[in-house]
Amino acid sequence: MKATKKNDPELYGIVREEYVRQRYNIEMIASESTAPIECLELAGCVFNNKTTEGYPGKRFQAGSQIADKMELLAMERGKSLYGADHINVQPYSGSSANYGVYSAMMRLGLMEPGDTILSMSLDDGGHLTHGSPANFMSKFFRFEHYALNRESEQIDYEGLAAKAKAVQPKLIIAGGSAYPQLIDYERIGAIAKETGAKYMVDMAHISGLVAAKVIPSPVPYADFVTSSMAKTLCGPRGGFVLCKGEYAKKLDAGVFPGSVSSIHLQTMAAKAYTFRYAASGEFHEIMSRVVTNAKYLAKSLTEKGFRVVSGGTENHIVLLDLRPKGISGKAFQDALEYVGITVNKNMIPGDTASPNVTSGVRIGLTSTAQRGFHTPDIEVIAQIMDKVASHSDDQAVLDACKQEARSLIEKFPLYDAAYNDYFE
Ligand code: DSN
Repeated sequence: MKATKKNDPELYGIVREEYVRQRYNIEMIASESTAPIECLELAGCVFNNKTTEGYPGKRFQAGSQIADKMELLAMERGKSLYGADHINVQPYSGSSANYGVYSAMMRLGLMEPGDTILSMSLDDGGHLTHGSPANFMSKFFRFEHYALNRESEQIDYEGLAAKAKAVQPKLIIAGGSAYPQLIDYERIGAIAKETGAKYMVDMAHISGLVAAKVIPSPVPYADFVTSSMAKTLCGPRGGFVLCKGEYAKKLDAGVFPGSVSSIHLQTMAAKAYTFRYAASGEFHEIMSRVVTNAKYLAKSLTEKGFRVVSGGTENHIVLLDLRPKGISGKAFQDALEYVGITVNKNMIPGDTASPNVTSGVRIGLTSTAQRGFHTPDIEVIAQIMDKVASHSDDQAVLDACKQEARSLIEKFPLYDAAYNDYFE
């Protein structure tokens, strides 16, 4: 950051402030992670200066031969990581990857505006791009939603099959942003086949856990698998789509020129690095610990009187129903932020509270595992959360918790000290 520090000290100061915030806060937003320093370097590298559209060997701009080499490397690494027939590494984000699939479905002649897509609703843990009325895609397609079983708070597969039969979707989507359980990909794939629908899995939240093989992969069952890069995959901002070989050409056309234009080559380079790192033993150990820590937190908070939605977790997410503690999601989020633990308020299944207040919070265990937290450290967090929930109006308790959280996080640097000069 030396040039920015010298030439734009005001902006440098803001970036530095964010670095310090991340360094001394316990980051538990489920869609976040800490990108390796290599990703930060690559995402700011000279590929930023190159405008390239199209695909390797078929570019619209001259001077793209080195970009070709890099894109092919990213593709090879991504395909091998997930055992997929084909990958497209051009989407700008997970949302853009989803739009790429909708666009490819139209190029395949399999879906037209006005057709039906069946997905999990945002309130049950889905995603904005899966048909939330607030997302513009809902103006082009008719989104229908399958529900969770209200008791188990897990996908009601029989209900899903019945709904698919009733609404005859062209596309069925699995995956979401606040679903702590495993998904039976094979079963939903069978329902899609019976209905004559194509099948897309949005694995954005869990793509790191899938890459490390600590949870099952949707790749063998789905026609299309989309993801972002910066959640459990711990990479740069950006997205990708995997698909069966038979859809490769149309998927590529659906992404470019269907839904993106100039490639973010610098981010693509960071994607290539991420796919390589995600195949390493070190990454596997971290992802295993993400799940161990999440299960531990769910159990410890349950013992302390919290209600964990769906009774526990199988991935990196713990979704808490705070009603037994008599505090709203917003109030708990704000009190935790004061003490130095960052989580987000979240709707819980069947929530009757306003989306700005909510009855729950969503907690993610990725960043803490990356920084070296083991279960004894997670127990300290659980104890702080318990004290904060019970004494959110007691300034002395909050201040003591703040001190405790700070002492904990000080033991776990954000980046290896060897790279400190990067932030100077
Ligand atoms: N949906 C947002 C989240 O899960 O936090 C990010 O895509």
